[in-house]
Amino acid sequence: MAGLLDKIDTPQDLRALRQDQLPQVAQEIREAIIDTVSQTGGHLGGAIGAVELVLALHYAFNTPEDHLVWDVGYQAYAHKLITGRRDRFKTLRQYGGISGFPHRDESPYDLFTIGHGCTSIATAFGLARARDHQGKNHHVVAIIGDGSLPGGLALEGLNNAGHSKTNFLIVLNDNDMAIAPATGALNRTLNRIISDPLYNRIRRKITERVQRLPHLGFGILRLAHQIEEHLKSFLVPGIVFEELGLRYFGPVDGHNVGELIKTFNNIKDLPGPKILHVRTVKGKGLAYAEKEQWKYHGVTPFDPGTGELKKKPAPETFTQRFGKTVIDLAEKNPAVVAITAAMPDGTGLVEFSKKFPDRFYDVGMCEQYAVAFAAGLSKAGMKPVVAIYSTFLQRAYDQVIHDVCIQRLPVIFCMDRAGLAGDDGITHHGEFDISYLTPLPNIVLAAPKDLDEFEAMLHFAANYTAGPIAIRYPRGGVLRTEAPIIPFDDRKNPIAVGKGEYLARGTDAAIFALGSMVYPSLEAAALLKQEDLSVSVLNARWAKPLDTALIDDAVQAHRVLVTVEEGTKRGGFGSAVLEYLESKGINRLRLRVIGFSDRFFEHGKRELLLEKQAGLTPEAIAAHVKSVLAQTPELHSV
Ligand SMILES: Cc1ncc(C[n+]2csc(CCOP(=O)(O)OP(=O)(O)O)c2C)c(N)n1
Repeated sequence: MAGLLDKIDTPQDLRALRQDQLPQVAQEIREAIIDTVSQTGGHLGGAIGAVELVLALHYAFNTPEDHLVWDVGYQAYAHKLITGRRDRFKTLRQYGGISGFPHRDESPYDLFTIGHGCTSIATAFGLARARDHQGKNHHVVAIIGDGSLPGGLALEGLNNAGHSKTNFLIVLNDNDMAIAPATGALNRTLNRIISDPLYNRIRRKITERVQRLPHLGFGILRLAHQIEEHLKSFLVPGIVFEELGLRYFGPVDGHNVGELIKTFNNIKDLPGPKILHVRTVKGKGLAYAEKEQWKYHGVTPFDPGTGELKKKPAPETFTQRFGKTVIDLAEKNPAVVAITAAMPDGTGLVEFSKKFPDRFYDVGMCEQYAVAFAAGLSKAGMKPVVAIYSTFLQRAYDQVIHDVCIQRLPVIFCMDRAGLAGDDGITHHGEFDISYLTPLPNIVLAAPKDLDEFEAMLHFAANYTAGPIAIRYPRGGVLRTEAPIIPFDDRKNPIAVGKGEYLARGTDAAIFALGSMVYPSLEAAALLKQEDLSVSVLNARWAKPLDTALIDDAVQAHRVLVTVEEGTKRGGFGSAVLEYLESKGINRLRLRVIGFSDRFFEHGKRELLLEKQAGLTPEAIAAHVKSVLAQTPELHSV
């Protein structure tokens, strides 16, 4: 059969097709997604589960004049394929290729660059209100998954939209899954609505009967609606959406494209805020992905025939060591509990959840709640370990300040993916945690150079009671460098707050490195040695408090100091070193702060981004040291 997808460059081309051709388009899109993701890796289950929904939305709505706003966004692969990015789809998530998420620089059909969840209702409702202010009349649709709906921001969106009279549609893409199975009371309510069609059946019957009554006067119609309202609340008291002021429709089969289009056309011009509950299957159309929805949520390249994931043997990751160590901590201390915001797998807590189901909390995509909840646990004497990626902890900033730091509560924050997160790209990099945490009084922030040091830091954190303690660690394992791993020696150099260490002593310059940048700095020193430059390397271990005695010593012994961190320079580790030196009136030193400049980074493998975009390789660090030394001719001729 000739390919229909090949002819679709824009949604207008899609709308030119007959409705009975759409299942074939859906089939071709599914094949294209599976074909690409099996080679590139990416978000499979959510994307193939939303194909019919994407088609129906673009068919029933006049995009791009009508606005579609996605939530999280990897569900929109099909949307990418029909909005002019078919030819580039094979570059998905590759360095220089298209993003795995909607991206405003890629297409006018992507209104926002997104990747964090729970945002679509609020941003789309802003678009809808702007439309009203401007006297326009296009449609605005927010699409949100059941895993994202329980997040505070999404609920705030419902609260505000439901309170209005604005024509606005929320499409709830309910597949009963977040990354892991969805959790919480809202999830239970949605399941009850789905499994209890009584309400829907009776409501439909009432509407049909009322419509069939001849010559209804306005008063009788209103009475009929009132009866309907009463019956509704009597039959399904938990219809939370209606109680919040949103007309609820559904649930409809999210894989019946004709049914979806009909429903959109029926409801889109009804005044006021509405929510359409669409039932989809994560992994739809691919038997193994439907069966193991958790496994095929986000995948490495895989064999499309068997579903077997192609995983290259990789060295142990920080996530894996975290998973093992937190079990160890819990075995030793019954007060230890672990909290994740819908990411048991990504944070390495799956084994913990099996071993200690009663001491494990998956609170859903609710980072703010996770932190405030941890505050309560801590206040009452538990030892909460909050495992949230650096990028997602941004959402809980006020809770970190207000509920934890001000209270001096010894909550342990474990921030995975600190630094460049890789293929997920611009919304997922952990660029800012050093800058957003170090200004906060009472908190301390550590960054391990390798796995053993990380484990020791976790043990240290478990016994630390003076206040909150955060540990930032990168995606993957230790960066591959020529520098050999230095065994961690607990007796020689135990972990202590604000204590760093010399790893190599030289005379020409000192590199003061934080966390993931320690080994690249050691290799930089080795490269410089080949050019007869003698360079010290200091492992900071702490971004806060700084090891001021170590800095004082380095200042005495060197005239050039270079700091290196995998984070933004503004307000970061190096800038704290500068502040310290300024406070001591030290100005005889030549300095260079190396880290991220004032920019966002796109997607690509972490190592590639560090090399091509961030300039954080051993060679680049060595070049910086040489250039600072070159500005210091009295010290050395380079
Ligand atoms: C604020 C935030 N926290 C965590 C994540 C990580 N995350 C990505 S997708 C996802 C679950 C999404 O579930 P749902 O919205 O139902 O989408 P589905 O994959 O089922 O289509 C989570 C927790 C995120 N993107 N944003």
